[in-house]
Amino acid sequence: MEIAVADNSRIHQAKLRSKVMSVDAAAALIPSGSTVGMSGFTGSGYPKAVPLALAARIEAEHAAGRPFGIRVWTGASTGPELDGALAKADGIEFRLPYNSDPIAREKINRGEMEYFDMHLSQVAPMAWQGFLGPLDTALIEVTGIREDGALIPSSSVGNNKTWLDRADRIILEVNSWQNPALEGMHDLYYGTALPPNRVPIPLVRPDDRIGDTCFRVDPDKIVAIVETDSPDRNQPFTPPDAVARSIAGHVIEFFRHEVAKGRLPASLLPIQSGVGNIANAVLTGLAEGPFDGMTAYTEVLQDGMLDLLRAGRLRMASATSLSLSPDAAAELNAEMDAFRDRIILRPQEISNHPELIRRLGVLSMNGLIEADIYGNVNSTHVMGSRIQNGIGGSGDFARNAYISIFTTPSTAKGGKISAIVPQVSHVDHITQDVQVIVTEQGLADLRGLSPKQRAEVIIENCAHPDYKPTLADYYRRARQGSYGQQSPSLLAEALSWHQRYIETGSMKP
Ligand code: 0RQ
Repeated sequence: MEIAVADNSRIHQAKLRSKVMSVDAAAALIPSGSTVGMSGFTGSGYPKAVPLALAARIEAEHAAGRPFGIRVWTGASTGPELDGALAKADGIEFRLPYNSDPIAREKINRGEMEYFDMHLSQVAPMAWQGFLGPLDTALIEVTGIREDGALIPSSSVGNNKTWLDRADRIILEVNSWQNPALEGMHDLYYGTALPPNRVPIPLVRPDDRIGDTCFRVDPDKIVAIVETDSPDRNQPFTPPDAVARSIAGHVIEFFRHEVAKGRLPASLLPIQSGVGNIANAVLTGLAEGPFDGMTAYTEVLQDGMLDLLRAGRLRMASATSLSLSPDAAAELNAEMDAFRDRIILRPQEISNHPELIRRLGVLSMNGLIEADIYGNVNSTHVMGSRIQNGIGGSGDFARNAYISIFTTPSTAKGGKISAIVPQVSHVDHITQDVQVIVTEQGLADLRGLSPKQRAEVIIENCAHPDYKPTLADYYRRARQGSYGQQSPSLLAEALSWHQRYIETGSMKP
């Protein structure tokens, strides 16, 4: 089973070299019914070989009429070799905490896969609390293994520390595509504990380093090591279109205004930016000025952040994952030495920790699916029942941010859907956690406003002209016919917009 390793192997500890085996042999160590904690966060640092081999094995088992399924825990989304392959093989019985793979999404929405969509900061604590059940195997991608047996993390940290500590056994993928210069970029805090022994986390600035650069593991738990050489697989971003540029412009104008009013320092406060093209467009806009000396305390570091670092606008960025397009990943790989001291990758329980987000005063910016006229936000469910991705870190940041901003185009699906609706079909962020909503139409600053005041500003500033009169009419009638007048609502009508879309393919009356 054991196979020889090359002289240039990244496995520098002699004892562990004896655990190198073929990918099929490693996949055979994962039995049906087991729970596997895998590395991976937004398309980076996920295992790329063993899940593929496991998917092939599962397909063979199914073809022979034998059931086979596993429970998959990760950091966040992964890549086609993991979620895509295992979902296609019908091999995932249960999945947490975040998914953006289209095949897995379809299985979930058909009711064929159980999915527990969680706040990303809560995964590791809940695993330690024992709330999620036992963890059989940790399957983790690393950049290398040092002579002292310490594991050099890969391009994301996610929940790897917790999986390595909690799992009964460990399978490692040592990926030589990852840049060895990643060593030293990570900050792995080992000071978390369960109540009543929990203590304050000693991080007071985004650039504080409070932990180790490598994972420490019990070598006896390592049952297999597979050597790989495969790239992280992330989609390229589309260049910002007029809508994205307009949203970015409103956000930057808002920051400028807050600085002028003395409510934000000239270098802003640490920024958090969600996933997607609009988030990336805002970052691109920030690169054009006028803020200097910025910092980021975020979970994903995407292309736009790298541009900000390169332009010198961003002094440093703290995240849990590099989520870069193939071109940006190649650029970072070429310049890793220059960036290593300005990027810190932390476990997601730290990058997304409510205590730290509140202490640092993070400016959070996340996308949404729909918002209602009172400022409640749905980030996850299309028409109230079909999952898109998951709440991810948006709840960790929105509730605890200094200012919580949500951005969206004012319509979806070619104008057939209004992103501003009378009532959201699913709630992820309650109105109290939403301070600013931005569409290409404009920005609604909801701070200090009552529900009725919010409704007026959101309809006026954010709704698309195709839907504004209908929303205004709904609100006017709710002001008359509602049971109460704190948050006026015509209950039977409020969700009829979604029903109309389901029945006719358009929200337009
Ligand atoms: O679907 O691709 O089939 O056309 O949703 O929408 O406009 O491309 O926007 O990529 O910014 O994603 C909320 C999903 C927005 C994302 C969400 C459809 C739309 C398209 C994507 P198609 P866009 P974005 C940190 C923070 C939760 C997690 C989070 C998200 C697809 O931001 O997952 O914030 N957020 N994490 O057509 C029907 C609507 C719709 C709609 C959009 N109103 N009705 N479909 N879509 N609005 C990162 C992590 O936590 C890891």
